[in-house]
Amino acid sequence: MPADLSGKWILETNDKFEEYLKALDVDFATRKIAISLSQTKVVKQDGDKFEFKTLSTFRNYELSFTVGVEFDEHTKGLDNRNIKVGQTYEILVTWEGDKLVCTQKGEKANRAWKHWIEGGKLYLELTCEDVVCIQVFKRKE
Ligand code: ECB
Repeated sequence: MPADLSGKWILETNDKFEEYLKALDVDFATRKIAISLSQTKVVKQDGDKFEFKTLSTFRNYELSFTVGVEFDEHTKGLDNRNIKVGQTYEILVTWEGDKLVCTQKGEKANRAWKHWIEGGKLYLELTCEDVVCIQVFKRKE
């Protein structure tokens, strides 16, 4: 296990989130709500098995996977797209050093996310097309 992301985290900064939502074609009204939200990330990590819960007062999003095992993702309640993760067995959630990297193959080019720990904080880099959003979470409790 290269890094331990587990715990309950609260969003502290959210750089370029609205640009990221625009790249995902999220409409104006939903963007305005989404950028005003506090987000809590609950991560459960058991070896290479992960459970991510992204919680807010508006919508929640949950994703479970095992590192190195392909899966289909449906971004229900977000931008509602179907994505293949690891479809070719070349694109998977993998560890790149201490970064957990997910490539989301689908309609949108260059869609991916990366998680890592830095200075006791949880980082999430969300990429779509040429937009990179950086979210920083601090430990809750
Ligand atoms: C679930 C809280 C945010 C609700 C925003 C509502 C609508 C926005 C529509 C589309 C936005 C697409 C992504 C939102 C950004 C963060 C949510 C989770 C992103 C994600 O893929 O998290 C991964 C990595 O932590 C685990 O699923």
